[in-house]
Order: sequence, then structure tokens, then C-alpha cells
Amino acid sequence: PDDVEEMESSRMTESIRKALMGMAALLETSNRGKIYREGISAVITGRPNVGKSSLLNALLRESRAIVTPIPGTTRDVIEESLSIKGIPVRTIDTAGVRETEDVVERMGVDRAQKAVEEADVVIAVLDAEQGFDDDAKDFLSGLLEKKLVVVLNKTDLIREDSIPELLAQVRGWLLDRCAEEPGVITTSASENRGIEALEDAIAGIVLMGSAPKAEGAMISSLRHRQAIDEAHTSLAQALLTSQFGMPLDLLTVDLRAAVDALGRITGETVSEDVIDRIFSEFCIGK
Ligand SMILES: Nc1nc2c(ncn2[C@@H]2O[C@H](COP(=O)(O)OP(=O)(O)O)[C@@H](O)[C@H]2O)c(=O)[nH]1
Ligand SMILES: [Mg+2]
Repeated sequence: PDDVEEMESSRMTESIRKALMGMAALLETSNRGKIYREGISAVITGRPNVGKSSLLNALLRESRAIVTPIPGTTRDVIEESLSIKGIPVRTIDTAGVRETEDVVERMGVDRAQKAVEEADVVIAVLDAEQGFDDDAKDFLSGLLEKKLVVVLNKTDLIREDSIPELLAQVRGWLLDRCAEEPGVITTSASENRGIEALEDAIAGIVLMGSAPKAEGAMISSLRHRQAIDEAHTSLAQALLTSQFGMPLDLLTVDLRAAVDALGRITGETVSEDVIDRIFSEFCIGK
């Protein structure tokens, strides 16, 4: 009987694990829904004069944005609301990041750093003409933990056949340093080139990991999300219990909570016999 129970327990663990994976995939679809509904924040950062403001202006033209300028000086943080591939993106243009003695500029730089910390996505702009030198590496070093899009701007100022080499250098350097795979693209803000690629890169990095994996199914309402969140938590608890080889009876509480939470979506409350049926499936010996 002990052997049977042990076998059934591992089958049970497997079933719970599968259900958990399904729910995790569903929850990811709702993250995606949330991104389209509520939007994200992006910050454009880089050394002074690399073309940050020019890129923001190019994005504004491209995205037919709802323009809501927040008052600020050129040394301050300026925010615009864009719509990038259908995703609302609050985009912050920052003062150039560099060491400075100027008190007013210093405040702008501090705010820029704070904006970077708080942003969902960081658009790091480099001057392609400057090449991928130590200063550029130094600058990117502080951003490796973020969802990152690296833009090599001013490509109109360098030979076209040197672009692939430059791209490869930057990609190679970032590859084993970044928490998440960054987007790396080239633009010319002044010639309005690469702006579409920039939009694709931003949307791509935002949606990365939030692609719907559950065939066909997608959570769209907050109420459903909360219910599935709860069921997910209960099932995770049940998985722990079952992995530690606790008596199956102990699982009832968590499984029941999970089933009840899911029942709130369909409007059904689950009767004792559903729980009994679930258990009779697993507990042959009972
Ligand atoms: N040749 C060239 N000049 C650019 C490009 N983007 C910006 N600039 C110029 O570089 C200077 C600084 O641009 P700006 O957007 O103000 O840079 P920011 O300080 O990073 O905001 C301006 O004179 C721009 O016209 C580009 O892609 N190519
Ligand atoms: Mg600027």
C-alpha cells in the first residue's frame, strides 16, 4: 500500500506541476494585456549631443503620438506620450549623462539617473561616429540590468560598409554582460532612418517573455487574472506539500482553494464530490 501511495503521490505531483505551468502561461498572456492597456515607461539616455532629443522627435513623428509635453528646460527631464506598435509608451528625454560642476545641470543629471532606474525600458544612445570606445562601454556598463535597446545614432556620418562591424562589436560586448538580451540597432535621426527599427526593438523588448504560450487562451479581465493568480498560489503550495511526500489529505486544502478560485471565473462553486472525484482518481487505495 505504501508503494501505491508513493506512486500516486508522484503522479499527483506531476499533475499539479502541469497545471501550474498552464496557469503560468495564462498569466503571461495577461501581462501582455496589461502592457497594451496600461503602457510602459521608457527613458532615452546617453552622453550629451549623441542625438537623444532628435530621436525622440523622430519617434513622435513616426508614432503619430498624443503629444503631452511636460514643462521643463532643455537641461531637465522631458516626457512625451507615444504609441509604439499599439503600446502606450511614456518616453522621457533626459539631460545628457556626464560629470558636471554646473548645479542646474547636475540636478538634471541626477533626475536622469533616477528616471533610468524607474523606467521599464532604457534606450541607450551612442554616437556611431565616436565608435565603440571605452567611454561608450563605460556608459553602457551601468545599464546592463535593464531591458535595454542600444541605438547607434548618426550612422550618416560613417561609411556604410563599417556599420555591420560596429553592430557586431556592440552586440558581442553586450551578449554575456546583459541580464536580458538587448536590442541593438542603427539610426540616423537627422535623415529619419532606422526609426521603424527602433520602434520594433522597443516593442520587442517590452513584449519579450510575455508572448501568449497557452494556445488560444488569453486572460483579458482583471477579475480573471486575480482568480488565476490565487489558484496559481494555492497550486504552488500544493506542489510543495506533495513534493515533500505529505499525506494526500493535506493537499485537499490547497487544491480546494485552487479549484474554488477557478470556479469564480466560471461562476461555479465546486461541490464536495468534485473534490472527492479528483481524489478518487489518485487515491486508489482509499
Ligand atoms: N549627422 C547627424 N547629426 C545628428 C543626428 N542626430 C542628431 N544630430 C545632431 O546632433 C546634435 C545634437 O542632437 P540632440 O538631439 O540635441 O542631442 P542630445 O543632446 O543627445 O539630445 C544636433 O546638432 C543634431 O542635429 C544624426 O543622426 N546625424
Ligand atoms: Mg537633448
